Amino acid sequence: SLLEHDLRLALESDQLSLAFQPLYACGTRDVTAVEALVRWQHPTRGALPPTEFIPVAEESGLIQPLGRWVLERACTAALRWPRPYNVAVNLSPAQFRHGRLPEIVAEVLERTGLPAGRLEIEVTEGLLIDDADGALAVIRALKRQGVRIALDDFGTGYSSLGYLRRFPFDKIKIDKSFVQALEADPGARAIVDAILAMGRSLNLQVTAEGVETEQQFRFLQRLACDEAQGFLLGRPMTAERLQELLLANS
Ligand code: G
Ligand code: G
Ligand code: MN
Ligand code: NA
Repeated sequence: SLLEHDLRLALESDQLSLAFQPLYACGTRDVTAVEALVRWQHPTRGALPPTEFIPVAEESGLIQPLGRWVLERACTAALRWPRPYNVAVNLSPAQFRHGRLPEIVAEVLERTGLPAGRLEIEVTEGLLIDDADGALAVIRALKRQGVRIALDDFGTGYSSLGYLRRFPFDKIKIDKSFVQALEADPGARAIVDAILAMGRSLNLQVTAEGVETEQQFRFLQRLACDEAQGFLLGRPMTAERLQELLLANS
């Protein structure tokens, strides 16, 4: 496709960049980690959202070089921060099916010098649906290196809860749809409360994403949620802006 052709060029010609969005401790509102999000400034079409080009990258196989580029850039950026915050990177199921993912991650950590424990890999429930056994083997290999694994967009997928027991996740990120319904919908409050209780008993850190209002944030603080992320606390921003924010907070 046209977009595939353009994306191939983009990878070679510096049109991709990373945006950075902090995660905060609910208790203190201190930054705990930073998520890297890929951005594409297309030469004629302007900024294209990842929801448009990640699927193209997945179908064309370009997700492999793109994913490696994101990993390298994110790990390199993290080493420049004034404190050793963790860095979170989103990986597509297609990157797990590649087979060499643990080796690629090990190479990137080695080349950049980032300690494995500072890297958090975010996966979605989609990874667990097709080939759960294959995914589990790769996740175990990553965990052996010391990398942390977070389950992103939690609650929106169609897989069973059984995998929370089987998979060695470190963190679950409650999908923004539940967080954004907190004020209006007692059902959403009950679900978030239940996820937090489950996280505590399974020894999983719990992050709430998509926090846009003080009221949502207060709910999460009252429910003793570990971490929060969202436009209220910090939008995705450039590396330079992030550096200013981190310096001002350290
Ligand atoms: O950055 P934004 O909030 O627009 O993200 C939209 C979607 O794209 C999210 O689901 C996010 O996880 C995904 N995404 C952002 N950056 C990356 C990336 O580097 N790799 C993959 N696979 N997905 C990403
Ligand atoms: O799927 P994932 O959680 O990786 O997606 C991250 C996406 O969520 C990014 O596109 C980011 O811009 C978006 N995002 C981050 N915080 C908020 C928020 O508070 N509200 C909304 N609507 N989107 C958010
Ligand atoms: Mn994410
Ligand atoms: Na998410």
